[in-house]
Amino acid sequence: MDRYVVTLSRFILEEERSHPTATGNLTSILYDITHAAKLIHREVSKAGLVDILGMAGHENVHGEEVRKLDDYAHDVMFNAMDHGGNLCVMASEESESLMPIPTQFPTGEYVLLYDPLDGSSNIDANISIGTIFSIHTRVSEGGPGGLEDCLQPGSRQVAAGYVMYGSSTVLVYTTGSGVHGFTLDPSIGEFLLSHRDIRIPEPGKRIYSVNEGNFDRWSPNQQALVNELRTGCHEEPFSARYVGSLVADFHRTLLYGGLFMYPGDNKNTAGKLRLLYEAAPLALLCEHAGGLATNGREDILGIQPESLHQRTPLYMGNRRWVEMAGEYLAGGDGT
Ligand code: AHM
Ligand code: MG
Repeated sequence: MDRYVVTLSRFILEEERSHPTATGNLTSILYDITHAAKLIHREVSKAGLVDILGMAGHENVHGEEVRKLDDYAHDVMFNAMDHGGNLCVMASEESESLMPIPTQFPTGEYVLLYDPLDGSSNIDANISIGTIFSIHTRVSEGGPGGLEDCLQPGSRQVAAGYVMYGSSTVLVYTTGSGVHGFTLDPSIGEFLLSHRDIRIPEPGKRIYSVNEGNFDRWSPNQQALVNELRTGCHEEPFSARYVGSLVADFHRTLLYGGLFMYPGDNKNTAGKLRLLYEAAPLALLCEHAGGLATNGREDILGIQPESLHQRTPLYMGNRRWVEMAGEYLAGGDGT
């Protein structure tokens, strides 16, 4: 192997060694997530070849149709993570209630929350989709974990990341010391370090990313913000880019800069995205890459969750643009 190539396994191990008190349990969890990501990658990449597309025939807890790949990814993650003895409980966007560790396996000190296949409505069009994960340390004392272990503010995450199944499959994660990206080399089945210490570029590209089809349902302040982005923002107008797949929109924002928004509106006051499975993990990555993530008023990482499937408006990207959005939403004009 090329001596300059750093595999994800080696990188995780070296990160662990740089923390003398590390037990190796978090390392094991990250390895297991990597394994699950490769299995999901394999199914996603052959989605057009096998008869796996189409609806699974039931709705998830959010009242949305579930696709077979969502089910597959949900199960793969659970089965990859349930027996390592490092987790005390899991929660998934695709499961209404908490997912206990099966009683035949030991429990550990960590909690895993995940969105197994975000953006799955894009599968049929070969648009990038992703798996998002969030890891906390338990707050309960021993034995099976409970709701209190899952309902922790994002600031308490010990690690978070995503896997994007796109033109290549990329895994991006942080354990608090930088945000690092790895690209899967399918010929050897290894994630290789491709983006060390990602920082959102400053000033970065002037891109705004939002589903503008919802414009008429937005508050006047949200409408004013988007009008300003389109027409000048005191300087040049922004370009619009919206994939409609959160991981892809976030990945672009991380690498190029800009402002991603999923606002609340008069139909869904908290917007669409989930605090625990989507907003909090991406907010941790965003902030460790030098950006900011808010619900329009307060930092996503400071929000105390009240329920597993709680939704939140989400604004993230370059600090300057997220702060400007907050000023518009508060009725100002960003000056
Ligand atoms: P999902 O979790 O059901 O896949 O939905 C989340 C997705 C995100 O990936 C994306 O940011 C958003 O829905 C797009 O929503 P919309 O189509 O309303 O713009
Ligand atoms: Mg999702």
